[in-house]
Amino acid sequence: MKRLVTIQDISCFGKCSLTAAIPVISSMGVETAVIPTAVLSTHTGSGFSGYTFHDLTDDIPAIAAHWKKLELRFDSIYTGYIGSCEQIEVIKRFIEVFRTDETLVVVDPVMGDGGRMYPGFDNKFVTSMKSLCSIADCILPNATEAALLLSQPYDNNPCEGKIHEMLMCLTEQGCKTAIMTGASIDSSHNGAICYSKLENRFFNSFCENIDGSFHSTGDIFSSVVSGGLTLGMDLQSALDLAVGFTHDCIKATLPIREEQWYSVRFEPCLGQLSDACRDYFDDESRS
Ligand code: PXL
Repeated sequence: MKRLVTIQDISCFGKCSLTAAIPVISSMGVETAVIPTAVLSTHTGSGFSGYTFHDLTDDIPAIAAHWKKLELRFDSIYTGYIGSCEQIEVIKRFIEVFRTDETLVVVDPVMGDGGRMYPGFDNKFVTSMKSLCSIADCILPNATEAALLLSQPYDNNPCEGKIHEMLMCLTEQGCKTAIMTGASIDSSHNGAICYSKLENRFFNSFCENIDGSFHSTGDIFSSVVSGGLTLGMDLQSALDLAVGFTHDCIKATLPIREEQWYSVRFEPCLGQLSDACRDYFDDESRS
């Protein structure tokens, strides 16, 4: 069985970060270990105020040391929301220690959306995140995060050529594959555009656009891509699965949008996600 470790916060209420990544990746048939970077009462997105934040940076080296003693190995390491520059340094060290030639390292550089940084982040954090992205195999910024990583002004409607240029520049910073999430080439579609430096080619995956902004969809998308690549899917298949699943989750949310304003209703969609991965994990159990 493939084994992934995801490093991100646990927002106790709000269905993002770990409370989205664990059910999504587990349902794909990938064993999901975690290192929580912080415990928050809710996510920091608009709509919640007064959230608590308990930093867990000091626990990470102790967890890593114990795991090293146990000789644990991971097929992939996937990072999401990280609370501080210091924590990024600790996570880089974790990657250095646990990475082998076969390990896939996926970094979702969670920093903002809609042209704005999330509360608590600043330019120094962006510089730190750039250094984490430079050692990743695959990064998944949205348009806001891509602009931050490239020190460019945010463009809320970049054309395909500009997105291609941004993705190529991102890979020049060190990662092998850059995926822009929430990207489209026309207003009736939404999905992801990807550049693979190793193959020197672009990949697109789109579905019909649903108007509005849906919290947690970035975490869900990155979780599916991470799980899919860990299972051995090619890039196009992992992107198509992530775009389709995220779209299904948004569609499932629409009838109860007001009640689920803080996230998406991914729960009824997990069975289908599991079915879509069955060939990959069934193959494993036969081998
Ligand atoms: O969904 C990304 C995310 C993860 N974790 C926390 C957040 C956010 C986005 O707002 O606040 C704590």
